[in-house]
Amino acid sequence: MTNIKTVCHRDCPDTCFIDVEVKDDKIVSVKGSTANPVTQGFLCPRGRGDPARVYSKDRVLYPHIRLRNNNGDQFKRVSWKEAISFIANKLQETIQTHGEESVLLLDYAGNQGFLASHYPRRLWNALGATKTDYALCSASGHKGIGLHYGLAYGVQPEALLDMEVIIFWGNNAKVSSSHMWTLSHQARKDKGTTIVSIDPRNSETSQAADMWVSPRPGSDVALTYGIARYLIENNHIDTDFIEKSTIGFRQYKEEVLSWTPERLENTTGVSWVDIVKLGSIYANAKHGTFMIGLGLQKSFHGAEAARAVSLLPALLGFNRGFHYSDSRGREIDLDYLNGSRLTTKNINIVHHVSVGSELVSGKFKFVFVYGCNPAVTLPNLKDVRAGFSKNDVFTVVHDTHWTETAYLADVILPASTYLEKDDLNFSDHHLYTRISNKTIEPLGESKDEVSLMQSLAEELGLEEEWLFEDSWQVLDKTLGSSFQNGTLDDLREGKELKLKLKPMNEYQTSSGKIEFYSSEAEELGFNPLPEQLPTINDEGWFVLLNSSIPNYTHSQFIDVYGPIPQIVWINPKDAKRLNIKNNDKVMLFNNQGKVTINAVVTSNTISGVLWSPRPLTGIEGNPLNILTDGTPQVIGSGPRFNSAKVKMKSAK
Ligand SMILES: Nc1nc2c(c(=O)[nH]1)N[C@H]1C(S)=C(S)[C@@H](COP(=O)(O)OP(=O)(O)OC[C@H]3O[C@@H](n4cnc5c(=O)[nH]c(N)nc54)[C@H](O)[C@@H]3O)O[C@H]1N2
Ligand SMILES: Nc1nc2c(c(=O)[nH]1)N[C@H]1C(S)=C(S)[C@@H](COP(=O)(O)OP(=O)(O)OC[C@H]3O[C@@H](n4cnc5c(=O)[nH]c(N)nc54)[C@H](O)[C@@H]3O)O[C@H]1N2
Ligand code: SF4
Ligand SMILES: [Mo]
Repeated sequence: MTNIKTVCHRDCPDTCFIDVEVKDDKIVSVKGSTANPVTQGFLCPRGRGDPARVYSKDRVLYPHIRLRNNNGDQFKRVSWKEAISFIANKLQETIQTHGEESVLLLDYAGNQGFLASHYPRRLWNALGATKTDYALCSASGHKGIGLHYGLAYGVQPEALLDMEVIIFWGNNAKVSSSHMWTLSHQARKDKGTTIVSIDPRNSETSQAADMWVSPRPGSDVALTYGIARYLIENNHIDTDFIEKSTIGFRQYKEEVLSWTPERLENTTGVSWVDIVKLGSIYANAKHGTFMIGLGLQKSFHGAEAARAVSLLPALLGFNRGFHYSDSRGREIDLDYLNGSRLTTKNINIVHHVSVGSELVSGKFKFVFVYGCNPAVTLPNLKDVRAGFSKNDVFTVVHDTHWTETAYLADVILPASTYLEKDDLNFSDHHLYTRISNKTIEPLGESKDEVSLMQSLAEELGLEEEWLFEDSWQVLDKTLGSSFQNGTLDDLREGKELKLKLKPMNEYQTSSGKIEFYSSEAEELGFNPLPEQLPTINDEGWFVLLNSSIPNYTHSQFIDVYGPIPQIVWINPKDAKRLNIKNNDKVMLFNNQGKVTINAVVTSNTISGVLWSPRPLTGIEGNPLNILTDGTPQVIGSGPRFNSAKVKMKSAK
């Protein structure tokens, strides 16, 4: 038996250290490593389920091409040589006939590794292919918070242990980031920390918190103004800090005071009494933090909510007293890694959330997909699927598993999983890092992303040397000054290192201060102050929230844990009005489509708000995302998943 050290590469902020036991090139067990003080030696059900996913019956093990014939399409196994030459010919033909911008690279964080995810983009940058703005997940929050702070990094996980108050805001950490939750829970046990969850539904985190506050979806900016009102009126603010480290407080205060208790209650649905309680819990903490969720910013005006929450700590004199994601507070030369700094081509960029309508418009003739399952996870899914199904769109999918997108492709290429290749992957939350070692040989004929991109580059006859640069040399240049206590070579020798993080009291704004009144927002034509825009409040319509549950990473792990539960939560008052009982089959619908699922009547969600696990597929086979909208947010171009407007009726 050999023990091999690696790191989890899933699209998850925790990035656990994992120890893998291997015998005869087979994974025998995985367990969390205690070498990482944040991930603390335990894995979530996805980490624990990874060996089953590696050996799943749904693995893609060989290259396949689609055969179109009268009896319906079939997939034929081919050799790598055949597949690569087929793809290269098609790519050359497409570029000659339609231009390089008619090629779309559609990739995401199915494997977050630098080599599996970023380095292969070099090929597409060299070709001049169109890419997305990668704004499907966290970009709007980054932009929103960035308007006031420059970059959105903040409180470190270990600091949670010293907090007196931890406020999860649109963040279901107990499920989505279980190690952050565990540290918070430990702080409560050790020093009586108060935990609050602000979420329209009683999420797992809300249920385990000391206080659950349930604003209407999208009313969070107002709620922050309510808390600020309490803090200002009761002289809890740190005037020295505000004077020294911020600008624009006068305009901010003016806006805050326009939010009377009555206006606050009408907008948020939260009573002034509860707002005062929340404000006083926060005001009395010597150390307190907001945990700003990604769920909070995936709505119509999600960026507004994230920026509004991020300003509250500045009132009390906390430097960056929030946590969102630290990914942009590091020193990593991503533009070198992905080649966007090396190419001479002008790269066309489309909105990630609008890929459906872009595909349908006929702009793209060749799509290369890796590390994502867009036929399930993108909004406006009807268009996404129609786009992939067009006869004049040639699609290549490189994935570890037969996904819904793979079944729509012309060529399917087998990818090795993160347990079958060497790489490096940093957490969005903590600074601890070690090499991700390959634990077993790739199954079947599966290949890693770097060797695939280099085979394609070779077949295409490309001569740019930077396409063939040795992976570890590339990483050395990318990460030259990333570590506090060593180098990439040390990591490769098996050491565990810590990353550098930019200073907490440095603000990358034009004034160099925290800008309550954002000069960048003003320049870009956004409101310089966080703005409470109208919430969805239309008679007869519900807001459908959707977020993850423990066993699944987006569309992954259905092969291990079975289908994502086909359920929707509805408040008893709404259920009564619609004459819907617990377990009834119901149809959710809007002008984009319908999805049939089972109702769960529960006071765990407020009236007017539904919740479903994402990204489920309904009883009739329709996926949840046919109901969501592919229009980008104004700030940061992010998604609006949590602003899906639907009606419900009985489907008995
Ligand atoms: N309704 C709704 N939809 C949402 C969201 C929501 O809140 N609501 N959230 C959105 C968010 S936040 C995100 S991040 C996206 C995620 O969207 P996706 O990135 O599409 O999510 P996954 O389904 O995890 O797809 C990842 C794919 O990568 C593959 N993969 C895993 N490892 C490797 C590897 O090493 N190599 C290769 N080549 N492939 C690999 C997996 O098999 C899987 O098919 O979904 C978005 N979709
Ligand atoms: N198990 C599991 N964990 C995951 C993932 C996974 O697929 N599975 N995916 C990872 C990824 S890519 C991401 S992006 C993160 C996301 O993880 P989180 O940041 O926790 O975000 P979500 O789980 O999308 O939503 C969190 C909460 O926001 C609430 N919410 C929705 N709209 C609003 C609103 O307007 N106001 C307020 N106050 N709350 C609102 C929802 O009800 C939900 O309970 O999870 C990561 N962790
Ligand atoms: S998915 Fe996240 S919590 Fe689960 S094992 Fe991987 S890094 Fe850890
Ligand atoms: Mo995400």
